[in-house]
Amino acid sequence: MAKKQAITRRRALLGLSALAGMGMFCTKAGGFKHINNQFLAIAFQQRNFSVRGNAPLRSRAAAKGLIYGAAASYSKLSSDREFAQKFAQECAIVVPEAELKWDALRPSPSRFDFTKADWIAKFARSHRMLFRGHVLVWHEALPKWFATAVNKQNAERMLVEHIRTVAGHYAGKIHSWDVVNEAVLPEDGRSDGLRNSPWLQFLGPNYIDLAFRVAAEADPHALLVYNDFGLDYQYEEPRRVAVLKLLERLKSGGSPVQALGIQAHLWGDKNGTLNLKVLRKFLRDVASMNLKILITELDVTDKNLPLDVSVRDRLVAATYEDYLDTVLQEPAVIAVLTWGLSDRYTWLNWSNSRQRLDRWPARSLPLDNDFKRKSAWNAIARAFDAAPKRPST
Ligand code: 9MR
Repeated sequence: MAKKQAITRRRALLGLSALAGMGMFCTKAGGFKHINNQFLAIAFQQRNFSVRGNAPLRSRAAAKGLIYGAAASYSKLSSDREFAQKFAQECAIVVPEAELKWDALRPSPSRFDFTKADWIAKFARSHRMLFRGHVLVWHEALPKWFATAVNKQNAERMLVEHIRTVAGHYAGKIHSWDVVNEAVLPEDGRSDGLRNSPWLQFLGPNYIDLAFRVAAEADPHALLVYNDFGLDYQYEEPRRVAVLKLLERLKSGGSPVQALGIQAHLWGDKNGTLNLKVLRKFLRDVASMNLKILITELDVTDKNLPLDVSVRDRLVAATYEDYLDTVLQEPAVIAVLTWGLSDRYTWLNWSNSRQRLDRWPARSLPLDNDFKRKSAWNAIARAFDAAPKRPST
């Protein structure tokens, strides 16, 4: 809060306005050169991000047959009453940001600790929210003991036991599971585009199919999702191609994958490289495999945007609106989750690669540091209001 007031004071002192902020774009060409001018013109001249009424995001989404929610952590939801109250007001679904990862659930190879994740599941129930699972199989967030305890000989048993125990624990109570996360990395040089993860090294590429089959057995009701990042910008074509290839392989082999999760960690300065036609086509291709699509971790990194709050907020908001306007045209998109709800608790403030170089806090999420709605909130609300209604299922 102090930092935000300081930003406001500083702006007043320097007499910065939104237009002065635009000047910064021109003079500091090196830093912001990839923000395209046409986009800037639209962001500044035409948009006021006004919305009708005060209805929360969850009901605006619901009016279109969509689900809106966010990621949150036990520590914040359980200790910050105001945050918890705003969260329940805006969100119809919650996904634990960390509490269902291996390192959080498994203090030792033989023990599972569901205390924190169960608390969030109960919070969801008591506020009539859906509960979403992230994540059963990932190469990150593995416990320290993993490196010495898991090997080629026991990896299959460990993977199957983990999925049976965790998906079994929440069976019937979970909206959707990220069964496998981030399995694609074309840079690793494999012809199938798969990441050379520990799971792949131990079990070969079929670990993905195995994970989906075990998850389907453990919880026949949850929607089973393959989740990945880097699917949004034009230059990410190799990642889109590899994900499509993976999904096609899974589907043709009878794997029970049911949806694609698109993380959508966007950048406020990259709208120029967002080719909306290409994105739209990708979504169509996914949907044509009879898969649903969830936007699972949406946020907008403001690392390379000017410090000026009103400029930054408009660019972040415009990024949300452009992206959602496009993806919500695709009827297979059933849910949108932001990766956090308030700037106060965004991972972007701790991320080595996405933190602002000037160390000012990020303004990347729908609510600001004091849980007030800001332009990003308006942009999401406007996109939901404008979205075509989903056919009822
Ligand atoms: O936001 C999460 C951060 O708090 C954790 O430290 C990190 C490692 O567990 O994971 C972050 O969430 C990631 C998500 O699980 C998968 N997609 C990328 C997210 C941001 O890094």
